[in-house]
Amino acid sequence: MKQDEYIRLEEELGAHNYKPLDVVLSRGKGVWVWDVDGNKYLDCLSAYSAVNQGHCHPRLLETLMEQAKKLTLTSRAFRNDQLGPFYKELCELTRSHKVLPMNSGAEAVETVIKTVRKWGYRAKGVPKDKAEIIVCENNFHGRTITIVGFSTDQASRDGFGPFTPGFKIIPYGDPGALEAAITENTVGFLVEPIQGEAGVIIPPEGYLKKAKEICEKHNIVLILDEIQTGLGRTGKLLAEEHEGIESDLSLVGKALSGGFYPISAVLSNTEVMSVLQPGEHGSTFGGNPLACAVARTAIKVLIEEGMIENAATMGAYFLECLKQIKNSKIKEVRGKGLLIGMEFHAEAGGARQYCEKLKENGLLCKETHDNIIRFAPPLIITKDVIDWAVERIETTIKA
Ligand code: IF1
Repeated sequence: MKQDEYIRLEEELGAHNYKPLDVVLSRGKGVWVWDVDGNKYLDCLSAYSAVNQGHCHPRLLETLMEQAKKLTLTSRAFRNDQLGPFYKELCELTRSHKVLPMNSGAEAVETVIKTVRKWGYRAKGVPKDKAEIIVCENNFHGRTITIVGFSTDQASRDGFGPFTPGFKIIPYGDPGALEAAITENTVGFLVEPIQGEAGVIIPPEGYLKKAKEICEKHNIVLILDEIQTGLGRTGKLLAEEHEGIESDLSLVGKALSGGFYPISAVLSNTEVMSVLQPGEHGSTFGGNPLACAVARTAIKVLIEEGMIENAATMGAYFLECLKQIKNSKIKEVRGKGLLIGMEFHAEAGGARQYCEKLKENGLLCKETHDNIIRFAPPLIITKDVIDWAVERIETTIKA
């Protein structure tokens, strides 16, 4: 089939809930992907940070195949020999005490909302159905009704009500606003260490540290959504490490899969997670042996192959190179590790056109909001490839 035909099938038969670039990919290896006509591209999106380890990592492929031959799904009605070791390795690495495995990021967010509400009623003594969770403006935590209900993005929420009550929205990056929003019924503060979808918004230094202090003072659970920022993306295993803090609850997803098999997890201290009793939460696929085996290797590969350090050093280099590009259309370049945003002036005519042109020049990336491009290649990217990319980015924007 020709590329046009694949596109026509998608347009004709699929829901139009996306506007992808018209490139039909059929193969990937490391930082590179190929389309059905054999054209090669540098992947600067990494499936929204789900393929931090690079496409089709050989060790992950091996694990997937070996585990698939043995056992793939048991449900949680029975135990399996991958779940316990997965918990142990993830807990040791993230200094967590308890894990609750789910499948998607949105499910992990839903899980954490249920958990902190229950904790609020059982441990904190919040009156029935009065629990409040504080979230931030311009957040992105997923697509379920509850989650889009506390989004401030019109496209995400308009037309999908009625929504779940119990959420309060405050400005991002403002500890004073957090303190002011707290009531005796507040149970949790849910926040992204860096806002990805909002356009790689990095909060003022010390924000998370302050948030942690405020949460501690008021007996509120600090919940960090590290689904995008976690697992090496920002140059640390978890982005919380940049501020030297430990959240009460953290969410990971995306790269926990290595891009192979969906898995997400809520990481918790013992106190909060212990409120959940048998029958109160679960998932058919959550914690399945195939996902757990893949996730164990996905984590090992990140650590053993130095991907987190590489994200730090190559991220700093990439950021510096992009900052050096002299072009009046660029308003700002910002980032941490290999999560980088390039913001254009409103008059530049939108970031989408550059993504289209970059595709023609062999580089795949995605605009977020109208004026921002996010550059987030796999964490295995090398200096040579960054030099290659920067050259293309510079000439494409100039043209
Ligand atoms: C889409 C963005 C990325 C997330 C954070 C939870 C989830 C996500 C911080 C939910 C998901 C995705 C989903 C994807 C676009 C995307 C995204 F552009 F919206 F911001 F990654 F950059 N918390 N992010 O970023 O995880 O349920 O999808 O597994 O197309 O909606 P999920």
